[in-house]
Amino acid sequence: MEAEAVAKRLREDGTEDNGAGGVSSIVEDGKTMDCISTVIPGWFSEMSPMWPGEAHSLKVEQILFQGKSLYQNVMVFQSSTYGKVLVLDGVIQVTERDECAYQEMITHLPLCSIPSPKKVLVIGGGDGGVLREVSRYSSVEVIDICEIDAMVVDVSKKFFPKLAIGFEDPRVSLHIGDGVAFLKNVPEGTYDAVIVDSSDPIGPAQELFEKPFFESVARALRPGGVVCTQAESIWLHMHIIEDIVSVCRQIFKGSVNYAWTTVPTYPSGVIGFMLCSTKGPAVDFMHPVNQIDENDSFNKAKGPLKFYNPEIHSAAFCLPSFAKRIINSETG
Ligand code: SPD
Repeated sequence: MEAEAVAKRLREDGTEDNGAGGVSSIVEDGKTMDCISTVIPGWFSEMSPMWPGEAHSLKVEQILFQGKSLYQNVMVFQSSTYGKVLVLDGVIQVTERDECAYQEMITHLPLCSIPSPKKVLVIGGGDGGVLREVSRYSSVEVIDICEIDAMVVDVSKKFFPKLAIGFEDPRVSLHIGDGVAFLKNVPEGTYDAVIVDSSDPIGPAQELFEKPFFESVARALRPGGVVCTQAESIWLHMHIIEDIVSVCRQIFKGSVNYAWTTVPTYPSGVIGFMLCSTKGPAVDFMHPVNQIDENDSFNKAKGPLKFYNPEIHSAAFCLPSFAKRIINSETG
């Protein structure tokens, strides 16, 4: 979806595009460090046409890295309250303090829903956090990751070693390239699970929210295989979610469910996941079939889970009434 289309969609929702154009700013001594104007000096404020009229801010201790890759602006700063923060094109991707809520949920919701996952593909996820979580499964034999931006991997290895440790698992093969193209070359029925850890549908991740991509994912999965994709916020993006649910219901002939979690530094403080399975052995996403052995020697995370547990797994599928009405109306 084009940036302008996203903004238009949001305007149709009764809100207004603030004209910020998807940029965010750090203001120091009255001078902007990274694009636009004014919020609070010494603070990072996250603005985007995807969440018009609001901007969550974090106090900046120090900017640690600023670069421009082939695809996007990449920045790392030390915040006062959330540790180091990774920002792509002005949008927060990871903070050291709350990354566990996102990485654990996007990984364990799908992988705990099928018995003995063996072959896993991660699209995006160049910070390594999802790999770290996949490494907890001793049943897994192959972990492929396709990340478009090598700079994200390099920056994570330098500034986020607790996430990038995921790359040290010998089962991991890193492919730098376009996830859409990668999937087209995958033999049919290869993977038990695909995890799409993308940024928002403005910029390099745009195609990962479109129907042809979901068709390729379905083709790459074995019968009864599962996909979990980043699926935005019920508070901000119900129209986007509605579209994704509708596309997924056309393509995935097993289960199609929406789950969500809290991530304080993401816009609106929550983010969702689309979980689908292909036709084949039935998958009941709401009732996990695997327990994670936190002491497993395969486990690169080297520590207990911080967020995920079987109770929060099932609870993640309970939706507020306004979202339930819209998402369930897509079930037909
Ligand atoms: N609005 C930001 C959503 C970012 C989701 N992807 C984060 C990548 C963490 N591995």
